[in-house]
Amino acid sequence: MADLKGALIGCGFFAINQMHAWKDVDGAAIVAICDRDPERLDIVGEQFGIERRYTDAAAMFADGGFDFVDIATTVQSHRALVEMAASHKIPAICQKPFARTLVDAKAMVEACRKAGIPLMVHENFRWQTPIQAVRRLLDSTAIGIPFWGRFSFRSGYDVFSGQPYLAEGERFIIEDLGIHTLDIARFILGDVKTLTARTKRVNPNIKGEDVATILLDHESGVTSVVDVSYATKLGTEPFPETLIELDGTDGTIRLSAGYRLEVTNAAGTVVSDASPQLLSWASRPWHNIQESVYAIQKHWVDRLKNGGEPATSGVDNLKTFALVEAAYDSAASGKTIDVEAML
Ligand code: NAD
Ligand code: 89Y
Repeated sequence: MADLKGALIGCGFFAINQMHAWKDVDGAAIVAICDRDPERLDIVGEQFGIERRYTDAAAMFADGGFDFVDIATTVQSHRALVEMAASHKIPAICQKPFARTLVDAKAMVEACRKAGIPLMVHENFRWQTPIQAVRRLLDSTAIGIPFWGRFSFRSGYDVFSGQPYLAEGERFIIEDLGIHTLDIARFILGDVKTLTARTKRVNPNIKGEDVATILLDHESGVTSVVDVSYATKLGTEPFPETLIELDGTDGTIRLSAGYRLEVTNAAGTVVSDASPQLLSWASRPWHNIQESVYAIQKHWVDRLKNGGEPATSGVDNLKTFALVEAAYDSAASGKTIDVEAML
């Protein structure tokens, strides 16, 4: 089959990673780009040699000539752009956070369902090498049946210099970063019935919460804790590592800083290195995220060519997005939220 032609909307901070990854993914190439900021459009157009450039997404869709669109803008434009893709029957990838509200997210999924087009949320963290390694260990039944888990991301890394808008929103860490951690919790331990959350803002220079502690009751009966912080100053900065603890009936799994993966069971303790690759265009410490961008985009091309729903389809992501909304509701009300009732 000929290479799939893609168009990318939003040539900002993170899109550079997506553009690099598209160069590496076999079977697809970006043929057109769009950004309402002409300066960003030209920077990315020149860097990646893309001649078709648009400042207006509607004009790009009207000209057509591509098989899918990769939406890499910030959340405010996601609903309009996904619905535009649906109206042109163009399969779409949309960055996280998928939408501003669960109501919008459901409408976007419905628009794509009606148009009959595949929709994938760019929820890449579960594609990280260490996270996939934990999942494989669990599937191998090395620790029996899990009964407890912890998914932890605690950092003091300055994310605001690269992404200044993160300091400006009423919502910060759950919507921006915790969304990934919650998705990893679902990926590893399954869907969630109820959720309880507490949040705090420690950094006085930002508007939203930068610390959250979230208790999840999974449908399987497992309990887990998702704890995230951008106010945690450590001796060795672990950004952007998600640390995992899993206790099972026959043993334990620990993914700790430095991508150290330890499994303990009746046979003893085995330690391995679950480090991500440093791709040619990647740079530390972002290489873990960057490798997962390549992996999710490769998965999209595979699903477009061979059929099947992407792992982080719009439908799947509603269940992760509901956890984000439930966490804010719970933190505001102090109550435990029935997540299943939201879907
Ligand atoms: P950014 O502000 O640097 O870039 C967004 C770009 O989109 C800007 O250049 C802006 O001009 C353009 N844009 C906005 N609305 C547009 C529209 N309607 N039409 C055309 N262009 C438009 O933002 P960023 O930091 O690159 O983040 C983009 C998205 O990526 C966010 O949703 C963010 O949460 C997400 N992100 C994901 C990861 C990840 O690992 N998955 C990491 C970082 C950021
Ligand atoms: O925007 C965030 C994301 O998705 O991954 C890390 C990040 O760039 C900062 O929290």
